[in-house]
Amino acid sequence: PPRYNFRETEAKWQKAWEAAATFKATADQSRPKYYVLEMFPYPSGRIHMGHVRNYTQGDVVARYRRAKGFNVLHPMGWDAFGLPAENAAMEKKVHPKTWTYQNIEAMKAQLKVMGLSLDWSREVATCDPAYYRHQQKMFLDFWKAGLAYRKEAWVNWDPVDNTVLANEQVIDGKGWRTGATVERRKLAQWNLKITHFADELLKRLDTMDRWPEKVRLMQANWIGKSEGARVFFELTGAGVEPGETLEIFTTRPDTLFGASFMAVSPDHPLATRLARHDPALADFIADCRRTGTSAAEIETAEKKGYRTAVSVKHVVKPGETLPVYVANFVLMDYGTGAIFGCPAGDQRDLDFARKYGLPVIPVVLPPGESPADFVIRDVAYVDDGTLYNSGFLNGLPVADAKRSIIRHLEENGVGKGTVQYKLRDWLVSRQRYWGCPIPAIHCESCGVVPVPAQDLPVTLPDDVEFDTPGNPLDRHPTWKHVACPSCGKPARRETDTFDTFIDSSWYFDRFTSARCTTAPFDRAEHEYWMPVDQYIGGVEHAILHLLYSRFWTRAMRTVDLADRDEPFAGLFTQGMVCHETYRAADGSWLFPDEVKHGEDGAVVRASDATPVSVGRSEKMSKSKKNVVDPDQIIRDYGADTARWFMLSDSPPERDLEWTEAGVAGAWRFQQRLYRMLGGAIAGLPPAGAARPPAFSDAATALRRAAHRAIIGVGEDVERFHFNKGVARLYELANAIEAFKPTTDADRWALRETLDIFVRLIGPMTPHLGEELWQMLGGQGLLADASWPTPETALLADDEVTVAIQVNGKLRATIRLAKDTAKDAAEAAALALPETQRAMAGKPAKKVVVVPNRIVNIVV
Ligand code: ANZ
Ligand code: ZN
Repeated sequence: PPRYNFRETEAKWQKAWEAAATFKATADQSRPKYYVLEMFPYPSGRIHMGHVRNYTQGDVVARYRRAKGFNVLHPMGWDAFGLPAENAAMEKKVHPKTWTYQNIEAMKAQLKVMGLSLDWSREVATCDPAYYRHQQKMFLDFWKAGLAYRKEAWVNWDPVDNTVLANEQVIDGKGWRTGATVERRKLAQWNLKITHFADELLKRLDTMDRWPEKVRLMQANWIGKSEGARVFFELTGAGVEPGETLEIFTTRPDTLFGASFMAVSPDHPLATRLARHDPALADFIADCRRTGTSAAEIETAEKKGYRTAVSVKHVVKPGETLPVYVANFVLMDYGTGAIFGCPAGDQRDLDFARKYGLPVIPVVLPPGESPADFVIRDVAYVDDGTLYNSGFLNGLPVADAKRSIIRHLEENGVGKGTVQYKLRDWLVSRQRYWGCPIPAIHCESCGVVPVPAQDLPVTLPDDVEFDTPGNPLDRHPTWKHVACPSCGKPARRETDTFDTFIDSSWYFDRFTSARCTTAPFDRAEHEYWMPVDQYIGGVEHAILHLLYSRFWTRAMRTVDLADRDEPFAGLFTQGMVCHETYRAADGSWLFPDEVKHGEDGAVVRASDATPVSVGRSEKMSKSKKNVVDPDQIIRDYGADTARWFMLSDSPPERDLEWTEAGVAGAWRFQQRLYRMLGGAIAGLPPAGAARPPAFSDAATALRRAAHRAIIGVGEDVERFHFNKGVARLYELANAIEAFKPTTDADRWALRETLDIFVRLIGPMTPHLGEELWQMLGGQGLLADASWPTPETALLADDEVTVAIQVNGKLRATIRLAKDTAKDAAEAAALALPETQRAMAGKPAKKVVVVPNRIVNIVV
């Protein structure tokens, strides 16, 4: 039998799609649109299996929706700014731009051989000034609208690379690249006011039912809404002004009677001021600054405090005072940067109190406990209960006590109920070269001035050196020197560039009209295509990218660039691609193709047959060499095999275990389909031949399997149950193979089933699909063919054979769903060609339907 030559065939159909511009999308108001998007790649140099899995899933959805009659937009681009390009410049002495564009070319070629139904005419690279000029303009709009601002803040500073690091880039207090101990520096940095939308970003999550629950939960936690109170305590002691207060934030104002100390952040203005006359405090603060600023780091560090010379007056216990500490676990950028400590109700406060010998006053009595017996030892009590030792709150449950104390604080002018969010504004300045320049100019007389819109884009200079650490833009001899746009005096360009997460916050908007020169996008196109109907990507972006994009969408709405609230209507997060790891006897990692698997299950090194230890399957990573190169798989087996295996193995949200045996199985299936169709097609009636009036039971069974698969596979694709869809197609292939036609009706049924089968595999293995479609004599490209429409009667679980009589004489039988309604049975009977023939053009005088048995037509 002829072998399926995937190499020639795949290239052939890719060319055919390209020649016909099959996947070029055009807005068309008369058709429903469907926007499918996979998270665009960083052009690191090569496509990896994670990409292959991600894009295969998106492609199945895109092709399926096309077949269902949607006007599909399925674009691709490059998240092209970022640090690796600068590292390459330092290590390999190649310009970041050259490196990036070379990688884009290489990866684009790799994506092309995957046979993805992409509209390449909309390709964007975020490092292209034609893209980022709009980003700069939007930033200026946001700035004007108060959504962007510059502010001094404490940041992580890498003293070797001379740059700010994001919290995620500080590991155990050290810079992730240099290993240098990170310092905390106060720097003026640009921020985007994401907190302005905190409540809206949180509330909308409830309605986003096409997002995974876990992602919505992660975002909700990140936004972190806390209801509580602010309380103003009057300060006393040396160095405080009369009437000066310390404002704190608490979520447990009900525990106020259990307070035994106050604590402020080392960065709190009160701490700074007191340190001026207290060298030991100054030392303590400097010591605190040596650890990172992230909440996680502060959480894990040992709790330390410094007793200052000042105290506060208790707000609900007249005559009592509480000592004020500077404590390393209080963050400056949450709440007010100051707390009251209630050791009985909070574990950190309890640890702190034990360490510094402070009183522990229990105020919440757990249900069923008696005040005489209940004691707090090493564990704080944080749950609900009844208030005691708490004056007018005594006897109240926690929720009521909160309301009561807040009313009391408000009436006495010493506090108020508030809502607090964990979410911080988005710090977007980076001291990097390979990023989008921030369009601002610093003038000695005018301050920070926006770059006038007509001067955009502010582009990067090409002549930069990476021989010394730090920001090449800052060192450039001329780039930063400009005239102030407002007074004309010599001024200095902002030399920071944007966090690359900005670039990815609106690329999907850009795809709606990627060549628009006058605006970020054409508004009508945007209105038609947005939101993205189905977004697919890794769960690692659950917070950052997905939250930033939701913010950017709202910011654009604020400055009247678009009307949308949410960018992504549907989200799917796919699992990782994993592989076992291999280690040689000397402990070095081995690539999967450097080992040999024996019959007995033993694994040895291919080169010298020495034993190899096999580690568990984990995410493919270069460091452990458990990677399989997509190029090689596509070269050896073809893109369809890679796609089929990716879809078949596990539910798409779970991790996928890449195995050689699995790939080989997928490959054999492709070959089998090709042989099967090639063998079956001869002698079958042509496409569109008249449907026979009746079918044998075997033919009916085959037809039922096929028609049910139409619904089943369609639902599987819509629900992201690709592996189930694949299993269904295996079953249908088995049914086809087992079917031996003997009559013309059988042959018609087989042909119909083959036709359905090919349309159903089209989205998954598009090249083989086209080839088989052509063998079947299908019209045009399979990529343009519609998803088949099932015959309802074949879908019903229980079917019956109904006799059709004309004037009492049996003319045909028909398979109908059990308990089909009388009028439906009558209509089906009248539609049969045999019935029509027997009626000879005369109208029916009367139709008698005996449900599930007979339809008798009297003419
Ligand atoms: C007194 C108290 C008593 C508290 C008690 C808790 C339990 P969430 O839920 O995360 O919002 N806190 C407030 N500001 C802080 C800051 N800048 N740095 C560190 N901790 C801070 O937590 C709010 C609680 O965390 C607040 O409620 C405060 O401690 C602390 F039995 O106030 B609580
Ligand atoms: Zn000026």
